[in-house]
Amino acid sequence: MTGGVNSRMDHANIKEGQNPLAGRGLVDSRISVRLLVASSNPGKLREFRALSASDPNDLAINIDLLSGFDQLAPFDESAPTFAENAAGKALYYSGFAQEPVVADDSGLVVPALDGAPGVHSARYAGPHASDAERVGKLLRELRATGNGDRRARFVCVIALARYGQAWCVLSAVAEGEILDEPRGAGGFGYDPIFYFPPLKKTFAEMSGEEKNLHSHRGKAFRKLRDFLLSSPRL
Ligand code: ITT
Repeated sequence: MTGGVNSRMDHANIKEGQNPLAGRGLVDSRISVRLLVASSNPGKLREFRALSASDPNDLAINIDLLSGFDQLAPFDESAPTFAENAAGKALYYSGFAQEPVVADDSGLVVPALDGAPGVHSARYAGPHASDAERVGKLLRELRATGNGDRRARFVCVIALARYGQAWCVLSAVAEGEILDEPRGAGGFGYDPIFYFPPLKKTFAEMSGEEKNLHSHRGKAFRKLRDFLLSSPRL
């Protein structure tokens, strides 16, 4: 969905010399773009902020939470795919903002559970459940299958929209395995049971930098950065 949408990039949001770091002489030649994240999940926001701060390229992405997000009627995320939910969220919330809005729909796909929790990852153990309750339910369900297949995949779809028009929808995955018990105190959500074989750690045992390097969200974010960098307006 990236083709043909670059022309919608509005130069008003991409300002040379307006990067807050520029005054410190750190990134004076960089071009900045401000993106508003529409999310109720502090873990996602924290990761987007870290990802944008560590960007080594010529583009400085400044991340802020969409102002007044908590007061808006929530978007109904009932579509069967991550892409539809991410695009729907970005389009809906872009109606409340003057600047480009980023939405992330993500979750954990477990083949032995027929893809659950999948798009229902946030509400898997009920609307008000804690991360620990979601993790507990997943471990119980997986044990109950008696299936030795522990494969799991984190999926992240990021959508960018402005004034009700979609600019891009980008996705990425991280492949791993579900452990029998949680390990680690970092990250959020299902991170303590998601083991990443190349680093021999769960996502919750990794540093923020390590998770962002290997995670579904980190990879999707770098695609977003590449999309922005390829804009003829930049
Ligand atoms: P918003 O829709 O407001 O952004 P949300 O938490 O409801 O927040 P989703 O509908 O995309 O977001 O659900 C994603 C769920 O998947 C999230 O609540 C976690 O339980 C899980 N999840 C996604 N990314 C994760 C990650 O990096 N680590 C651990 N769990 C993750």
